[in-house]
Amino acid sequence: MNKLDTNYKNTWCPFCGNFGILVAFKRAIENEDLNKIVLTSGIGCHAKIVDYLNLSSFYSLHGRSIPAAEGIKLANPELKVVAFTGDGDSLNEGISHLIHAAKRNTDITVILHNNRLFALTTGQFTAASEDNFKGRSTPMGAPESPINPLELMLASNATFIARSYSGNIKHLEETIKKAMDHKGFSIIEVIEPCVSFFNVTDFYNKNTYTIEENNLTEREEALKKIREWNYEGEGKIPLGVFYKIDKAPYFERVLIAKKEETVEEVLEDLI
Ligand SMILES: Cc1ncc(C[n+]2csc(CCOP(=O)(O)OP(=O)(O)O)c2C)c(N)n1
Ligand code: SF4
Repeated sequence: MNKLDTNYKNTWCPFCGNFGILVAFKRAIENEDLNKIVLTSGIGCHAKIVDYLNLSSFYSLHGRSIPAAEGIKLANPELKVVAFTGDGDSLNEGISHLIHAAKRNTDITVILHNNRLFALTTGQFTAASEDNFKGRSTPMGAPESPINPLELMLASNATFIARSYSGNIKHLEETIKKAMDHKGFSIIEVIEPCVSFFNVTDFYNKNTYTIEENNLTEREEALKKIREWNYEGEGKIPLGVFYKIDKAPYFERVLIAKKEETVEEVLEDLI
């Protein structure tokens, strides 16, 4: 048994994209101090990942993975905090938390399991579902177009923006390492098939490709790459880090604003 394994019974469907995310995450943190990592999750199939990792974690409410992670980081800036979230979780239910965490540049890593529907509740459409998505709650199709979460993150001033794929474990592992090393808000959109309700495994296998990670501070270039795939079920899907800039994270700015005080004094003021 791996030291990161737990005794929880895994209840994901066979071939669910979440397995790839679990394996990549375990590999990515192999050389980290495991006592310094804290995980948070929302509610959904994605959220079960914290049950399957023998690490400190906080299973939050639907849409509240990110504010929980922000609070943990603020209380103890020494920790590396990773927020697992789903597209329903943070592009519908908790979308304002996602936007404001990016805007604040809170030093957390967000891993967005984007299976493009509410999976645990058996396949209702989310803000990331394809146009005219037919599911349990919309049998005649939802007459709406999907939003591009990474475009939203660029507009919200996120300082690290990447996309990876649950079926490309090596790429995902490397991207998670980069995101966790980033000082400031980092987000990885992980596209993943929900084999039970939106099985796009073949499409993703055929159409994903990795980009050269050049000129990462150029906003316009990042936007071009981020917009290359329109989430409409066709076109090539770029994977990689699209954007990365250095900027003081939220907690450091709180300290700078309070200049002379120690971390303890600042925390005392905040609580
Ligand atoms: C406030 C609230 N609204 C709705 C629900 C019901 N609910 C539980 S899981 C879920 C779907 C989660 O979808 P997503 O976040 O995309 O995660 P996935 O299951 O796809 O991994 C919903 C709607 C809930 N638990 N709490
Ligand atoms: S319903 Fe979809 S997302 Fe949930 S475990 Fe099954 S395949 Fe995975």
